[in-house]
Amino acid sequence: MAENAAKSPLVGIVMGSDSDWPKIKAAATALEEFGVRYEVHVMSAHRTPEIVRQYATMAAGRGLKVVIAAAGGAAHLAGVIASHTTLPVVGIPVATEFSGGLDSLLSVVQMPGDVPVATVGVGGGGPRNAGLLAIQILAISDPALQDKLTSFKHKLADKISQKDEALQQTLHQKKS
Ligand code: RP5
Repeated sequence: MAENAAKSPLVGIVMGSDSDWPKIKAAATALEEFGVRYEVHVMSAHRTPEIVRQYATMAAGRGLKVVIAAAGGAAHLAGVIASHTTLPVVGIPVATEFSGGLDSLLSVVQMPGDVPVATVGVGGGGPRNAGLLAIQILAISDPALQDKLTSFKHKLADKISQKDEALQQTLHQKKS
């Protein structure tokens, strides 16, 4: 896993608890796939508010370009980070036992005006999309990364075309 967890990370992944990691590590996997350097930390808006403030305040100066923040329940981590930095913040609402994580989703997505958090879905492709969104943000000023994204899109399209072809064959065989 942590092969791109380098000393000069471009993306910071933070989460409210280590219990979040298994649910959100697809974000890091996406960054790995694209060779993007990242770091991962546990910090909590409620349990370690001062550490969160310091991390967010220093993030840009340390060379980070995007922060991905994951939390569950009363999930204020992404919002608090966003309040202390001008970097783009991607929020991952972590699934909980309460309505599948509706509490997390609303806590992350319902930011007041002027303090945006780009919120991805709860579970499913959400955490992976957080990683991909961070990559897309970085790619705006990185042509090599942009090329990788273009090739990624082509492969996606090929995959779906193959699935469609396989389905058509199955349907055709049933008819004959
Ligand atoms: C949140 O509380 C964390 O992000 C986590 O999703 C949830 C539960 O944390 P633990 O009690 O497992 O540490 O702050």
